[in-house]
Amino acid sequence: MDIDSKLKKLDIKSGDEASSSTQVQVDSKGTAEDKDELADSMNNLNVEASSSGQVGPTFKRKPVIIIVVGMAGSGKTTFLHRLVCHTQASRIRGYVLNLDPAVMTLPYGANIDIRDTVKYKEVMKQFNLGPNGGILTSLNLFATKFDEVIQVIEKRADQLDYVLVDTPGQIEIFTWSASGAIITEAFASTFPTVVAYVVDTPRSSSPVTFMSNMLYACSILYKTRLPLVLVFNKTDVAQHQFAIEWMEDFEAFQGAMRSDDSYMSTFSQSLSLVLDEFYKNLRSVGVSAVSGAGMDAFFKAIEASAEEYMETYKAGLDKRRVEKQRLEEERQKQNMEKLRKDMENSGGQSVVLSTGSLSSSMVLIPQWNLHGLPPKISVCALFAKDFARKLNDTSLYERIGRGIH
Ligand SMILES: Nc1nc2c(ncn2[C@@H]2O[C@H](COP(=O)(O)OP(=O)(O)O)[C@@H](O)[C@H]2O)c(=O)[nH]1
Ligand SMILES: [Mg+2]
Repeated sequence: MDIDSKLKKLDIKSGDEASSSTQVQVDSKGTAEDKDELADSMNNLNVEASSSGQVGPTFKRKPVIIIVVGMAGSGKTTFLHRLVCHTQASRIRGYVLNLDPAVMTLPYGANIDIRDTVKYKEVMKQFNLGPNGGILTSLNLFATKFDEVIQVIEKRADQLDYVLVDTPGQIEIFTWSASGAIITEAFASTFPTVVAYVVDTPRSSSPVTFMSNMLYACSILYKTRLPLVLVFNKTDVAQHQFAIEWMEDFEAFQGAMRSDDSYMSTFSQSLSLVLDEFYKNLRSVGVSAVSGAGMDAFFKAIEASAEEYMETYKAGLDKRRVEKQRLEEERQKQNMEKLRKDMENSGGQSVVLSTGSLSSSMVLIPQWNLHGLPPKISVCALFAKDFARKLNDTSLYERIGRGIH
C-alpha cells in the first residue's frame, strides 16, 4: 500500500471533547472492513471550511497560539496541564492541541489529539522504523492535514483566547523537522504565535548545561523568528534566580564558569558572549507546573509577546509573503512568455508546454485540437483555459470550455 492511500485514511476530528471519537489507524489490509472504516473516517472528517474559505491571508488577532517546546522531561505536558487548569479557573477560553503521538496518557483533555489520527506504533511497524522515526513520520503525516486544523481553529477564533500546543517529548522532532516548520508557519501566518521554551530549572543549575539549553532556545528563536518566552519550570524544586542572574549579569556567569575548568567550560565562556545579545530579546518567567506558581506572570509574558508579534514579527511575515507572491507572479510571467515564443516557433504545429508549475496529475492531452484557432495547440485543457484567461481572450476561453465539456 502506498503512502497516498495511507494518507487518505487520516482523519482529523474537530469535536470539543476529543476522547470520544472513533480512532482511525494507518494499516495496510485492503479488506471490506477497511473500506467501511475508510468511508466512516471520511464521513467523520467533519472539519468545515473557515468563514473566509481561506487560511493564509485572513489574519486574526485572537486566539494567541502558544507552542510549548523544551527538552524531553522538562515538563511540557505537565505544564500544559497546569495551563489548562489555570485557564479553566480564570475563565480564560483555551483550546488544546496535542502533537505528541507517543504519549501514553495525557493529564488534560485535548481538543485535537494527533493520536486520534495517527497510530504511531502502526507507523513504526509499517514503515519499519524505530521510535523516533515513528514519531517523526506520524508528525509528517499529520502535517499534511494541518490546514484543516487551522480551519477548525479559525472557525472558533471568536470564542477563544489561547490555543495551547503540546509537542513531542524529543525537542528536535518538532523544532528541526519539516513538519514542525510547516505547522509553526501555518499557525504564525494565521494567528499571533508565541513559543514557550520550557527549561528544567534544577537540571540547568550547572553553567554548562544551562549554556546548552540556552543555545538550543537561541537556535529556535532564530529558526522560527517568533517571540520566545523562557519558562523556568520546576521552581518548587529549585528557584530560577541563578538563571536570571546569569542572563542579566555576564560577569556572574563568567564567574560560575571559572569554577568549572573542563574543556566545555572554555568553549561555553566564548559562547556566552554570543548569548548576551540573545538574552536581550527574551522574556523569562519562573513557574512550577506541579504547584501552579508563576501562572499569572506567564500569561503576562505571553500577552507582551503577542503584542511584540503584531508589531515586529507580523510585519516581517507580511514582507516575506509579499515577496513570495511577487516571485510567483514573475515566474508565471516568464512561463507565459516562454509559451508565446513556443507558439511562434511552432508555426501552428502541436507544442508541448513545460511550465514548471503543472503537477504530475495534470497530464498533457495529445493533439487537443482547438478548431479554427491559429495556431493549433496541444495543451492540457486546464492550462489552455488559464492561458486564454491570461490573454484576456473571452471568446477563446469559451471555445476551450465548450471543447472540454
Ligand atoms: N517537581 C516538579 N516536577 C515536575 C514539574 N513539571 C514536570 N515535572 C515532572 O517532570 C517529569 C517529566 O514531565 P513531562 O511533563 O512528562 O515532561 P515532557 O517530556 O517535557 O512532556 C514528570 O515526572 C513530571 O512529574 C514541576 O513543576 N515540578
Ligand atoms: Mg510530553
